[in-house]
Amino acid sequence: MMHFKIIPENYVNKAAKCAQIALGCSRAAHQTALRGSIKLNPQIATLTPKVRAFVERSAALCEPEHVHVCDGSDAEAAALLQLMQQQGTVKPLPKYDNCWLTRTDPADVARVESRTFICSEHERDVVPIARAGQKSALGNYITPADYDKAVTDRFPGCMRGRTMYVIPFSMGPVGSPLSKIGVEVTDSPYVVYSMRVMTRMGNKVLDALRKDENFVRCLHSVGRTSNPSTTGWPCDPPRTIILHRPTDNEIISYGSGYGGNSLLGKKCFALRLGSVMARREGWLAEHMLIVGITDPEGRKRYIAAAFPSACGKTNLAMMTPSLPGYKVECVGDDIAWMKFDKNGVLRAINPENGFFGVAPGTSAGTNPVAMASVFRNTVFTNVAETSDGGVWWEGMGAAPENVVDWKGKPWSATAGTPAAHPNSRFCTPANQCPIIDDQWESAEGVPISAILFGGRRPEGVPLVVEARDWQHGVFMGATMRSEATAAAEHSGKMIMHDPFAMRPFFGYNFGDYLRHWLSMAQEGRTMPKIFHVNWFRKNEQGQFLWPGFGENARVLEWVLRRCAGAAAARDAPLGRVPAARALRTDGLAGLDLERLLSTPRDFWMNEADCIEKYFKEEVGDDLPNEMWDELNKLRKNFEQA
Ligand code: OXD
Ligand code: MN
Repeated sequence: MMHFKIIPENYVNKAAKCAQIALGCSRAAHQTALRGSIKLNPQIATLTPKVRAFVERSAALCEPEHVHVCDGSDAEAAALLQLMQQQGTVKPLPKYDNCWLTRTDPADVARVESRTFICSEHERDVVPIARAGQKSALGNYITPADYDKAVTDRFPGCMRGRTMYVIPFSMGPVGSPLSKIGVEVTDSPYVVYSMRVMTRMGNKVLDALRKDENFVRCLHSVGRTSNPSTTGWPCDPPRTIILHRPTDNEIISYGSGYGGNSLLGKKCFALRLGSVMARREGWLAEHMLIVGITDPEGRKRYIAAAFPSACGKTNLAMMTPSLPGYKVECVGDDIAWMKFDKNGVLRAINPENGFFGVAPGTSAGTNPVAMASVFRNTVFTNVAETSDGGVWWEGMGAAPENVVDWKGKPWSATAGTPAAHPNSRFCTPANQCPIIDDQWESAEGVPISAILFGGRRPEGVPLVVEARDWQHGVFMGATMRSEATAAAEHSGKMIMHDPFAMRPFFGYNFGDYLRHWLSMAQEGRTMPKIFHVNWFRKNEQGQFLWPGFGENARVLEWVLRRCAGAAAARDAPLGRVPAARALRTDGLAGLDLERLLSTPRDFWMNEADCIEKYFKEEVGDDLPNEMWDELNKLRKNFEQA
């Protein structure tokens, strides 16, 4: 086994531990805090001064036993796996090649939106004025004083007896002008291993930092609980907190080892801080997949699509199109960073390096490409285990004999509880995807022709509708709603507002976010067309009206022909829908297309009332007038229809 290089335990001045909480404090201040105490380790000495200062301050605060700077090597990954096996955090899945199973504490299974906060001097920077001093559905504000207190209450000494890992990582291909760098310190080997899959990390990033010292500081600890978990998964659910301070490029997360709570490059950096950076620098950081679609004539175009968590983004990103001659290639399944280039073309990169996909529902039928991707070099979290050393989850196919559920207990189909947790995940390198796009790591990004918004809407919302213009498209994004899913702590099947699929991920005031989107439409730019799609409409018997999955290619085909000015559309009160026979439905028996494209008046008048209430209650005076104009148009169109 490779030995981690360590910094000796006594290199920090323990007496100084509580003195410096703000990780962004001045170099002079932290030197005072550490005076006379640092035994320089050669590894630390190679860090750039800013990274080194951050590492030293974090160590002074958290008091780890060792500090290890990750190089990203295979040997390091192997050592982490060995350590996690010893600690009981992962076990091998001998049925596959280098695959591992993790079971988390049952109290640490999803993102915790209610404990996720954004800090700024002024509340209105973070949440719209309508919710000042109250709970907002569009983000949680925390004052600088409460932020500091949350850190002081939790972090001092929280890594005692553990190793603090330093993960230098890049969101986006190292060196791309669209990429950004972060440094996460964490006491979780699971986080290190997962960050190695989900981001580009290690020495190449340290090299890049030598050219440009700017990075996002990410501090993570699984925390210490007074009630030690029996599952071997350290966490501190009652005190979990996820903090962001965009003005300082800082993320601090305590108490959870799970997904978006702990892999800080993903939601915290790429979306929450990313959206703030994007506004400042004139680009877009969005909760969107990116796919390339090649038609039978060989024309290739890219689409970006925003759907709320667990609404099939990974399935669409890896779709096997049912239409002959079409090819879909995947650039990313969750996040898009997009910027107009000097020629006015919107270019997108996937800032991630892997897929952290929801496992249940993934099968050879629904997503054969994912199934071909995930059985190598993958960490599975909270799925069920089979007796032959494999995995199983609901929706994968018939349940095998002798299944052990996600809590490690024998399970049978009559158990009445799911074998895999509904938010169980695979964490897989993106380059293993057999249809990964050859441009997926392009430094300049891929050109985006169309943007889709969508959600799970069992009623009233048509299969596809095209926005009349950019402003109308922004309204479509702003008024997205969807059934709640298991990706966060919500329960039940309620229809929630989830504008731009970003509700849990806005880094700043949603009203300003809308203004930023509106400001994208500029002279000399080729604006992508915007569409709203809904694969999830049901009939009275609760059956889906649209087959979905590979058949969604038919909708994409119409979308792309619209972009090329080639497909027919008719005006409907909501926007433009496919004209008769414009959507290819050949070979789809029993399809009620009329119903799928219908926009029932009563439903939409009620929807307009819900939107108005939401805008008033959640956004108030921060809502751009353009959105009220669009709501008025929507009502007028239905009144006149
Ligand atoms: C995710 C999510 O994990 O959106 O991607 O919850
Ligand atoms: Mn997501």
